[in-house]
Amino acid sequence: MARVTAEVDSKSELAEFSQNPDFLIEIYRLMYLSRRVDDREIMLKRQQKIFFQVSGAGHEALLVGAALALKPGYDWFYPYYRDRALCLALGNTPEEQFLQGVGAAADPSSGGRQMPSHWSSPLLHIVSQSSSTTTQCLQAVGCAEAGRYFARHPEALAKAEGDYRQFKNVEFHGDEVVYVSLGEGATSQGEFWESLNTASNAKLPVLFVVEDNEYAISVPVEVNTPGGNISRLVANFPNFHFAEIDGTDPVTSYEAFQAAVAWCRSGNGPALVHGHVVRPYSHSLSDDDKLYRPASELEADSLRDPLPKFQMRLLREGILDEAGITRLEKQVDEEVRLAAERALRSPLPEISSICKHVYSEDLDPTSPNIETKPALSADKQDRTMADLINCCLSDELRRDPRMVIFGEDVADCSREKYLEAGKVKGKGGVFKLTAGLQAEFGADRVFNSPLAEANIVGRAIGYATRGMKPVVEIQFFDYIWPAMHQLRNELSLLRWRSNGTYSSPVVVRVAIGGYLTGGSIYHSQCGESIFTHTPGVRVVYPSNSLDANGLLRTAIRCDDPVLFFEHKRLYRETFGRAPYPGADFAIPFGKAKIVRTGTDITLITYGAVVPRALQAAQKAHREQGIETEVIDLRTLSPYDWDAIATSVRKTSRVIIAHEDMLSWGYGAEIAARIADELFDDLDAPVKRVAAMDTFVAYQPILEDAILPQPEDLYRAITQLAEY
Ligand SMILES: Cc1ncc(C[n+]2csc(CCOP(=O)(O)OP(=O)(O)O)c2C)c(N)n1
Ligand SMILES: [Mg+2]
Repeated sequence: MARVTAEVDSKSELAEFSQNPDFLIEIYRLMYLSRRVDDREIMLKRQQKIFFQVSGAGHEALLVGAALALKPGYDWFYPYYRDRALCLALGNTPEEQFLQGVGAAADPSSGGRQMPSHWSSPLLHIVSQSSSTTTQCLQAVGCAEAGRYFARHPEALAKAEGDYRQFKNVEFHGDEVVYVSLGEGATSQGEFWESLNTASNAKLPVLFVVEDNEYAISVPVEVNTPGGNISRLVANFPNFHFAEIDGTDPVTSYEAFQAAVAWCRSGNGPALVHGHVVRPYSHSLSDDDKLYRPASELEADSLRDPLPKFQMRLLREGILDEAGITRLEKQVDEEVRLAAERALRSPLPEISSICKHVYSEDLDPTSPNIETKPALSADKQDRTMADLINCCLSDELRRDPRMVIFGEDVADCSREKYLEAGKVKGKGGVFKLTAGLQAEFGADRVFNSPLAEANIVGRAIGYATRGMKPVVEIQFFDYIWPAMHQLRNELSLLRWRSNGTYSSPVVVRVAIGGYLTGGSIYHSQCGESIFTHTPGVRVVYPSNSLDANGLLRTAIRCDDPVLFFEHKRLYRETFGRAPYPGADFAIPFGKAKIVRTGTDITLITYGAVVPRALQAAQKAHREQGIETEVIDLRTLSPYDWDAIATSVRKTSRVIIAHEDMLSWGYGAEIAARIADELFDDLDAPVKRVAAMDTFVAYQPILEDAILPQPEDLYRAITQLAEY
């Protein structure tokens, strides 16, 4: 049956439409279909034909109401795992849903990579979901911001050859709405509140739906929500339309959503619909609710089950008689049975496909074609790393209208009138890396975020999903952790988990590292190996101005997410300055630089240890005649194994040095691979030089002792030479 929707302009039209018998029958059909798909999945799980089941039972009325008030393939959707009925009503088929349970190759959500009920459909604009409750909220906000950006900057829609834009089809509508839903339990997560903050502040067309079934697995609502009612807690956010409704009644729900959607569509701001629903089945098939809910409570809930309630209404009002109900249900039962049978016969994914879509299949940032030479210009002045990063950001903002920059303090001045009146010069980052960019490119493109790191990365993912290029800043590596969930479970994973149908090629610039004399624990940390241990994200760590410029350009044009580590100590160092290399200078990822050639020892390093390694190598040459080859890896994931292997085969002695702690550090992996693949070429054990296994202290004599110094490297070189 064709999807029933209403383009209703007035309340009376809406009231009339929502009592239309065909409409009511279609609502019942969708609700019943959703329940029957759940029931069939439960049976298949019990027969061990599928491997997981979580149902949408009890939430059907609310979600059918929501779907019918929205436009699939026009609006955008970030649904929760309970949203089976929403997805069916948007146009997902039962077979597509069963393919998820089977984990079939043809599963359109993930190709067998995700559990069932993790919805995704590029056609319908359903964005791939993770299992992490609440990460979807900030992404939905970013998605809405991108829509608004495209409306204001139509020049950004144009495709361009030679960078990520070549592979991104941008679609937007000036009045689109972004739907995002979550359970009442998930509203306890900080990211929910961070998303309300930005949606409210920026008056974004985000429709939040809280599906309140009063339980988060076994934890009742009063434990999660002070006072037991989320509507009361959120009521003071400005610019919102709020509705608290009986989500077991589809018509009430539909009408509430029509009003909420209208509010969002006309640009008034976000809306939040809080629907009270029930959970007639346990949390999932792995849960037994009788362990924590008495029979009396379950019985009371069953009286509110939307399905029998709505069936009663159809019968009572004579919209369908018993025979009509039976006919409709039989049709649906048969449709569901056949869909499940087809899904069970569907071929399974190939083992050989496992690594597909970890990274972009379209654009390879390691390609030697990326490499260009610095362009000669009249300006021969040597520039710092800070200068050349700023130049690259500025050049790329000019070149790519889809690029935006945001983060803490990155704007010149959020109160633009001060800038315009020339009253202030502007800040442009705590390290001034983004100085002057808001002034030149405007506050739509360079702006401050709230002080919330998950907000920065989560929104950036939403932007990038829509085909934009957010280049965001984490002010200090030490404060990257609030964004960790978004980085690890979302940013790096979106492409793989959606089987290549969604991606988020964001650049996250992060100021990292110590040697600051007084930086102390919370301004000096490293920790890059945590991210090189995360598939899906590229990790870059330059040691000098020119590399920073060329690698940042590759990062920005890249189709993969990139973590771009900028060492604070190197920002304005005399070491490694270079003249401006032009607006197209780029360096491919995965290509190390031999910064000193030698025949006796290979010293592999990166970042701020590069100048220290060179110092040590020069001393070893001067005092002992030892020739050390120093390799600057420049990118840590991918890394240049060929350069390492070639050098180790030549020298047969190798040191891996880094500023981060020794144990479980980046060097451990390189050392293990050398031991494994180059054992026959070695004349000595593989040696590592790194920080002590502790944090970085404030007092400079402690900091010096904790972090690897040129003396430590010199000692390692001379010891290894004697071996
Ligand atoms: C960040 C995170 N923590 C824990 C879990 C495990 N978990 C899955 S569902 C769930 C309860 C969610 O409750 P609620 O948000 O009320 O949704 P409901 O299941 O009731 O629809 C928990 C704790 C998770 N998926 N993600
Ligand atoms: Mg719940």
